[in-house]
Amino acid sequence: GAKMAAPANEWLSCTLPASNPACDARRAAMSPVLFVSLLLLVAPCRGDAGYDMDEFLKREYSLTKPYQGVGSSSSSHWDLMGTAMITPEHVRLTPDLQSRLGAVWSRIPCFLRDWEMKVQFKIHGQGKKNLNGDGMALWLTKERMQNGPVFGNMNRFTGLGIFVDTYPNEDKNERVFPYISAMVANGSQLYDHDHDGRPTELGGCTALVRNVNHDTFLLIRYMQNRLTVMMDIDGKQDWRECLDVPGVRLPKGYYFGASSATGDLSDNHDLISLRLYQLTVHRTPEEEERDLEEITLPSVDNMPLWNAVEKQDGMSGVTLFFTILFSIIGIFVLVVVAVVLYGRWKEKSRKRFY
Ligand SMILES: [Ca+2]
Repeated sequence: GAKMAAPANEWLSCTLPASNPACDARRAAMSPVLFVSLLLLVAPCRGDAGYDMDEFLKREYSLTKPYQGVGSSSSSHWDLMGTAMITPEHVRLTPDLQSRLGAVWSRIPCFLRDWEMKVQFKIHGQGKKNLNGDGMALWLTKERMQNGPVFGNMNRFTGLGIFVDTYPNEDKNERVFPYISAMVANGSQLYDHDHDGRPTELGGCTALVRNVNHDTFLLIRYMQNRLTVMMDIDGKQDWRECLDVPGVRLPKGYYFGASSATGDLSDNHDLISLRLYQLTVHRTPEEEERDLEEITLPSVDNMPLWNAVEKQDGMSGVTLFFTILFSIIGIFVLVVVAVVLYGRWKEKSRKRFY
């Protein structure tokens, strides 16, 4: 009834501000069944503060002050890598110095179906605008603790990457940096650093997060195979949508992480907190059944780019076999021709000699 509608609205406002048109549209699109289920399932989150979701906070996947034991204790849920350093105020992934690489990785694989991660971070440095770099990334991947060129993490990763790219490598003016984008890969797609990941991005937006005086937040939500990234970066406690992609299929058992790298240009990349919330969603029996089908590789529905990128990536076994075979035949023919020509030439010169 009318009384029961209150907690659900409060819950929705926990994560989606009422003034957000995307939020209104989604709320309107929600089926009555789902709506009623939400009422029952999320009632504990009721609270005066619009953002009270502590009941659903998963401490084992969260990283918060004072970062007790991170990088030193065997009981910590997180590992540090590279230049990442703990201070009382933040986890500094890289300092404002050239050629640094730092990361923090969860030790526990995530088996939650629906979740959202609230990230507080700070990117700041001495460099003037567009003379700073390279940015930071948030991960949910099969691999962990790997070095590489994708904001400090390996390339050809398996899973999800959200990038806060602070340097425009591609010299185009159509895009204002820092720019947030998302990529899902199954281990064969390459993040194209020279083009700021354009060929593989699922969506993105400009986010002026560098050298600002207020707190900056990202919200990554994965709910019913829908990936949504929102940001609160203007110091107004207001979430703005950055990207929203349906049909994102991520296997379970992957690791959360955050990484950052500097090159010729640098910045301080500070992670202040990662808060991981479990989302409770009602599913119909059919949806439950579909969800039980084991996904082994990440994928995105209706993404023609997906196949194109994969095909571009190396030759198939058959193509490779014939390429090698014809190369060998070609070289053999050339050698035979050369031997025959040499023999004739020698014979001629001998005849001339005598
Ligand atoms: Ca870049």
